[in-house]
Amino acid sequence: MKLLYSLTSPYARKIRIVAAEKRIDIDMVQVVLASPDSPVANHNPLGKIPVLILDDGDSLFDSRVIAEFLDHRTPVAHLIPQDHSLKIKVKRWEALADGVCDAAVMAVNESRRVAGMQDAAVIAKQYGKVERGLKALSDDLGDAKWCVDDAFSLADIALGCALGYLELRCQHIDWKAQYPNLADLYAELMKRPSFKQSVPPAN
Ligand SMILES: N[C@@H](CCC(=O)N[C@@H](CS)C(=O)NCC(=O)O)C(=O)O
Repeated sequence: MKLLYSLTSPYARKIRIVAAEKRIDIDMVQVVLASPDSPVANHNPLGKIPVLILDDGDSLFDSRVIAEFLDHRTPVAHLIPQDHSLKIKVKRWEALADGVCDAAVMAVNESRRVAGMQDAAVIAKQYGKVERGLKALSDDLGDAKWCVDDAFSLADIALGCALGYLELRCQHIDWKAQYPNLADLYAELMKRPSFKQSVPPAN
């Protein structure tokens, strides 16, 4: 299996962490999305990463599908609970954390357009989603150690990747001071080799 990824994609980071936690060997193929030679569109019509290319040539996307596929592949360290209601809780956390990422990515991309082309209303709308999402994530976590059922899961991985993206690209949002419970969980996650080894480079 091969994973098409970039070092800064928070969604691809989720999959790199899932693979590391589950000790699944995957050939990691770094891609540059903007390059005309990028192979991504050949494997995902949407042109997005991550993409997992299976040994028979089929491909899987997006990150939520790949995460579930990998979790099911080995019985080691399940990241998605078997129990249906716990599984739905984990998937809800993942949807909210990914949604915070989606909004932050859109706001960052809009802010990078040349002066005069940026739409301040779009940026404000997307950052509004990030702010509301962060508050909901913090409220949902409360004083628990992990997001769901006192156990490390895909919910924590998705949350950690969203927070890591904000730390990289949205430093004006001081979520660590605003939400100490998220900061504590993030610090705990950053002790894990899977998180440490996938920290996005600051460029
Ligand atoms: N929902 C998708 C989001 C993937 C995504 O947006 N990836 C970004 C990189 S961080 C991308 O490939 N963007 C290129 C594009 O949108 O054309 C997932 O979870 O995999």
